[in-house]
Amino acid sequence: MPMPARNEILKWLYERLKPKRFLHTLGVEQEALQLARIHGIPLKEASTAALLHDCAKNLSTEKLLAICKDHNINLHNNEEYPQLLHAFAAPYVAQKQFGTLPEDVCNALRFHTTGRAGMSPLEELIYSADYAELGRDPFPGLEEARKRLIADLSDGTHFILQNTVKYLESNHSEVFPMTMQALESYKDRPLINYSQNDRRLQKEHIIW
Ligand code: DGI
Ligand code: FE
Ligand code: FE
Repeated sequence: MPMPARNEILKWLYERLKPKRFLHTLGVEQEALQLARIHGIPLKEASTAALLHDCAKNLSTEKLLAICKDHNINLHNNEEYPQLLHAFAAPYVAQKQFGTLPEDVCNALRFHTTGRAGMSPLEELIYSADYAELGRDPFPGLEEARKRLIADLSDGTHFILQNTVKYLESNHSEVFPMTMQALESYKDRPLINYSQNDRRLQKEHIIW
């Protein structure tokens, strides 16, 4: 399936997104490409999904709800969480501009905020790259998440989901049901118990 040229996506996003969001998007792409190279995920899918993940972020809640309704987008009973709508609407907004995109790319956009049970490698990649991109101000667990992602993408994703749920609970924020389901789906795959100087965690982040 032909996918839009990177330049075309960048031009479109540059006009749509605020400067901070545009820079965040480039950071997510860089993180996604690095991890995609390590874990053997197709680079074009990784770049396209990373660039488009927040393409609906500039739209109002009303507009996002209208898009979801018009296109019978299944909100999985998440209508009451407005922060989620930019993710669910993203595949529609992106495909309106660029034509049909692969289903896996659409799902990576759709589930980038919450994750979901049984994520594909591309979905894990975009969910995690959004969290771990180099432009983020440091916060507890971020460096460990980056290292775990390099060593094992699913383990890193599991760690991020666990950290996010812990953080939201300590803040008394409601956790999205789909995020809980995503975390539960990793329960048969306990976090890898790295010792402090485990060589698998010694790889540094490469910046280029
Ligand atoms: O679009 P971004 O800012 O790059 O990040 P995002 O799509 O991951 O998250 C969008 C917003 O949703 C962000 O402010 C964090 C918030 N959020 C993510 N998961 C949860 C959440 N808020 C609550 N209350 N519960 C969640 O589980
Ligand atoms: Fe987002
Ligand atoms: Fe984002």
